[in-house]
Amino acid sequence: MSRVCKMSKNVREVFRLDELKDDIRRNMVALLGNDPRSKRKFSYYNALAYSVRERLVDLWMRTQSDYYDSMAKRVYYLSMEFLPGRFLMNYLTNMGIVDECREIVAELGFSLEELEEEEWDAGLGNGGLGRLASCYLDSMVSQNIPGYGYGILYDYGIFYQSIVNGNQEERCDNWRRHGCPWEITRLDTLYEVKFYGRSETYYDSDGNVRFRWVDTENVMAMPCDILIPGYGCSHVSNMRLWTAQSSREFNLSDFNRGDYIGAMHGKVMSENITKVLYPNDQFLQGMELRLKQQYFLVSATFQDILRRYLKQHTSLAALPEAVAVQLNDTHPAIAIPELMRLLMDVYGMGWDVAWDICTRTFAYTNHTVLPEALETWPVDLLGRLLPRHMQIIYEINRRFLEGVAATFPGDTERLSRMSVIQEEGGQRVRMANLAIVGSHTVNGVAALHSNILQTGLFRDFHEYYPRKIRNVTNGVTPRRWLMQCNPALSRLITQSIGPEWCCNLEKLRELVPLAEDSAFRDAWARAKLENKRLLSRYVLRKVQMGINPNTLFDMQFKRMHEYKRQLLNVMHVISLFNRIKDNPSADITPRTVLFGGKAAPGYYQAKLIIRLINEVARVVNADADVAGRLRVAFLPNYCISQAEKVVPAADLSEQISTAGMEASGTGNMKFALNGALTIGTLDGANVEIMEEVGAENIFIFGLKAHEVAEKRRSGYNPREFYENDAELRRVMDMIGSGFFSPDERGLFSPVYDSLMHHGDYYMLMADYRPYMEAQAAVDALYLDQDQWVRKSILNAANMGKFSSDRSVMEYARGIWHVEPLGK
Ligand code: TH1
Repeated sequence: MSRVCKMSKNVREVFRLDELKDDIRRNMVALLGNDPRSKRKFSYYNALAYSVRERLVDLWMRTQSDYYDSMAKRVYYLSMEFLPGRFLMNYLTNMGIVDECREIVAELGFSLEELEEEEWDAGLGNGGLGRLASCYLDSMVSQNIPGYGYGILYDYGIFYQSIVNGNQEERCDNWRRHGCPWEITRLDTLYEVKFYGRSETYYDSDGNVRFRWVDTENVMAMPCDILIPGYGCSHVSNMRLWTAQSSREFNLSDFNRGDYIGAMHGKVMSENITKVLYPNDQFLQGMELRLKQQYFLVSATFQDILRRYLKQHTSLAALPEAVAVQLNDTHPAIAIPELMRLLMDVYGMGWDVAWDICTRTFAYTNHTVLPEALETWPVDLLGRLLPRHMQIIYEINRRFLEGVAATFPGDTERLSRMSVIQEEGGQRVRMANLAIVGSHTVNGVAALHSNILQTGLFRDFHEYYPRKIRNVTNGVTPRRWLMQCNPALSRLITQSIGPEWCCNLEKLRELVPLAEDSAFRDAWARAKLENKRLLSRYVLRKVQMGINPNTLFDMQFKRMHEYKRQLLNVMHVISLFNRIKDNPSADITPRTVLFGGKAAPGYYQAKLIIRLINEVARVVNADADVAGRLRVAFLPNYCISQAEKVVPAADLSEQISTAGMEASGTGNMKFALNGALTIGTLDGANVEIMEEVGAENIFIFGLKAHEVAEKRRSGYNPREFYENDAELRRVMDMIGSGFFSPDERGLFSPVYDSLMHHGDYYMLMADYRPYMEAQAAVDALYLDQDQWVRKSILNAANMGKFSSDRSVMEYARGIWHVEPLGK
């Protein structure tokens, strides 16, 4: 299925490595204006980055002309978020020149790792959704699928998290302050994006009624490209990120009236569109600026798509044969009425022809069923910002509901559920409904999640369009998430089964028999220990805490969310603490419990849980009885580059969301791929991970999705668990009574109350005891290192399915209808 990784026969020649050192010195002077003798790491990182980038530009242009010459169908992955992290090591890995580069850098007096640390993460996303987009770009280009990422170049990415007195504080992530050597800014390409104004009717020369959008306020979109090299570099693609520039004539009348400052104000305001990423993960705030960002992305992208298409075609009729557009959640779903508007108002098509083109072009991926994440926009807001789009949405809906009414006569309830316009509580546009109606295919991101879409959230749509809603299980790129982040394990794997695994992850199955080989198990354990040592040094640097690499590293790293249940993990920690205090000489498995993750700045409860983790850590880590057996830390500012250090060092991966709530998860895949064992619920992709690795190699516990749903219906009583479980009661009482916050006894009452008095929506109380039992099984297994390591190997060995190469090929064949180029 995947391409054999035939790294170019001679990378030294292809990438002119003999000239690399000179190029670094040259760029240092010519581009950066620095003295090569200064030995500043940051300058050397930059000079190296430019010298690496310039080696890809030729390949990139060649790839683009390949696409052009073959008239290949292109995939456009539209996403409000990308989370590429750092680029340097990814470029070197995919170019296959890490070792060569390390030597050259050493000759200049640096280690590659120290230069790598000079790079700021490109944090243009919140979490899994953005990271998935970046993994898919890597897999598309690595498999010669002509695809581009389209997104926004935010000046400020996801905020920088620091922990002050146990609390999260947000700082602005000024990631481009010192420039970004990977960006290729296209100062000469500008598209106009319109806002506000009104829709006007007129008669064309044939006497037909037509519409035009007039009296608009215009903003310019300027593209900035970042190259995306495929593994082995047979192809190089790019993501195109837009920045807002004020239009030259912006408020010309104000200038002319002599209101210079007033005119400049308008200019500055228009450039605000791409200032900052909204830091909410799965929570809709409904701000006008956010809708502006969405339309800005969509409008600029479609001008670019149509310009490229029209270079090779004279009519738009064949657009769906040449272009596939994937909507990454509903965030870019305004693209559907936008393409309708372009086809009808600008290119003069009639509704039916335009609609047919539209629905054959778009596909939509749903990533969540959380009600608070489902986008709806007030009709008056959307109608004011995008008046013509609002008209088109009404017409899409009118025709759609006509069809539904014909299929289900008299079922008015169904019509109101399926309508693109929500009527109750003031009219709002339901973006998910719009995206389903306007797409040929809708997919969920794991089997369970897609099933929930079909039978729950989108049930009516599934009945109406029985083949539209499908599944494509998420995946992660093995280049970044094993080869690059875990050199120790990668080396061992390559020595044992050869190098093909990184482009054909199913090959890892060849490790299965090696799990029975004790020498291999020892080598595997040594690689893991080396990673744990590296992480320990990082933890010492970051939070001035020593941790012992010989303890079980128990990790939960993901966005802070009540449904992800970091609190359940804390409740286990507190229980362990109590057991040790009750019986200081008890023989327990020593653990280091590490947490990381950002809370949305306005998410009070999530921030309070961060505080609780830090207060529990303070108490636990200071206790002499506990010393050497239990340690807890919260690592600030979880981001891609931190994940690259955390993931390879994990023994235990916590994936403990309330069943039915985590659409897929992708951290779960990264950890297991690096040999961590999973403790988790049957949620999202955990279900499929269990199927792949075998139920005996994973710790599954707790309510299943249908049981959660059933309990919600029949009435759930969290107090029952409190009353019947003394250990749980003690934990809850400690949290509620201020044991961990002696100076502020009521500090954690809201945490206590959410479980005890507000219905425990995420059912932590019900899952507490099963979780404790699963954790006890973890402890027991860890004492038997031989068995643990066996299972660790079997986990990695069976993760082949979760390569994003497989996901992307499923999209390519089943949804986009594109084939890898040159096959
Ligand atoms: C995440 C899902 O929570 C996660 O389960 C999934 O693995 C990942 O997407 C990739 O499919 C989501 N992130 C967001 C972010 C926003 C809105 C909705 C989702 S769903 C802003």
